[in-house]
Amino acid sequence: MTSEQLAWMIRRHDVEMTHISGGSHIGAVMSVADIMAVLYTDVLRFRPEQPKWDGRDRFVLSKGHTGASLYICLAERGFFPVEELKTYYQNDSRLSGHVSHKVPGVDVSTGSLGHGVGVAVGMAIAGKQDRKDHRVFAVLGDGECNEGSVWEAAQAAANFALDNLVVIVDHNHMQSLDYCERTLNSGALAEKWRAFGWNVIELNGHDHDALCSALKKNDSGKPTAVIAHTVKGHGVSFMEMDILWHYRFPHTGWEYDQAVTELHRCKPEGVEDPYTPNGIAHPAMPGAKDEADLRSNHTVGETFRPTWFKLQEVAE
Ligand SMILES: Cc1ncc(C[n+]2csc(CCOP(=O)(O)OP(=O)(O)O)c2C)c(N)n1
Ligand SMILES: [Mg+2]
Repeated sequence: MTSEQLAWMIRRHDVEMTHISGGSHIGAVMSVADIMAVLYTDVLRFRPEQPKWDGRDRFVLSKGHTGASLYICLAERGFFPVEELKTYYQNDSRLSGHVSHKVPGVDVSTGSLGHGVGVAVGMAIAGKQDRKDHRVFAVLGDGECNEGSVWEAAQAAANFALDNLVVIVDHNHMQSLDYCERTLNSGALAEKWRAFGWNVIELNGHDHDALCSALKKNDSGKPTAVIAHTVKGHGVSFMEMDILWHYRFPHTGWEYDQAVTELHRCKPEGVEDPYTPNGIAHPAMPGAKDEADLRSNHTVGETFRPTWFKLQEVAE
């Protein structure tokens, strides 16, 4: 499976899983989908048939509210049956909304933001002490960078020269209820991580080639922070940069139909949609009630668009 195929599967499964369960965080999964796909196809070392294999790279999904993205990667890579994804967020399922270490392939439960980097630093120190050659990766949100514990851990990582550690910040400029810059502005994240003594790489977080080369090796002698510029909701036009889709799930009718239809328009070769193999023949059109419903749920003013948000420039 290529990273492009896995990224598409993450988005398609997530529409279905949030739709069935009424669960949240679809926008944050769409944002991190390409990062997760590249990690689970081209970067991480693992053995699905032996989840606790000692030589595996360690992975911490610190923005644990996007557990669906991790479960999808693990299922698609063979850690457990893909069919089980349908139980996501349901009573008695092990696929809880936030990441659970009871799922094969998951090392750390997460969801309370701000703890993942500290845990990853501990794993990286242990790896060095035991003279192991595996690496440790942690993915965190930009809103999560408001947590002071992130910076305490960052300081420790630089102090111990943990060049076996990579942090990827999903920099989508939004958190749960508003833009990060209007909630608690962390300033320029790249400069901040650099000032803490890290090797910093800034890139477009939807560019698989850029992610792949940034994540593959590190000759700097320092821990690496990848500041990945992303779009929350990326892949479904009406979810992009709209804070509504942090919590809302695709409802039956045009929301679900439109999301699936848009995904089918960019389906990579060789991918089978497990739910609607031929797309949706007659997608429901949005009605006046749908529009009113969505508008009344908005918490962010339509006019605010951050001027510094220029993905194109980062790509160049
Ligand atoms: C310690 C803590 N406080 C608050 C929350 C509630 N919460 C869940 S997601 C979220 C927003 C996180 O924003 P960000 O880190 O930017 O992630 P994104 O959803 O944008 O990927 C918040 C505040 C939490 N999970 N943990
Ligand atoms: Mg964010």
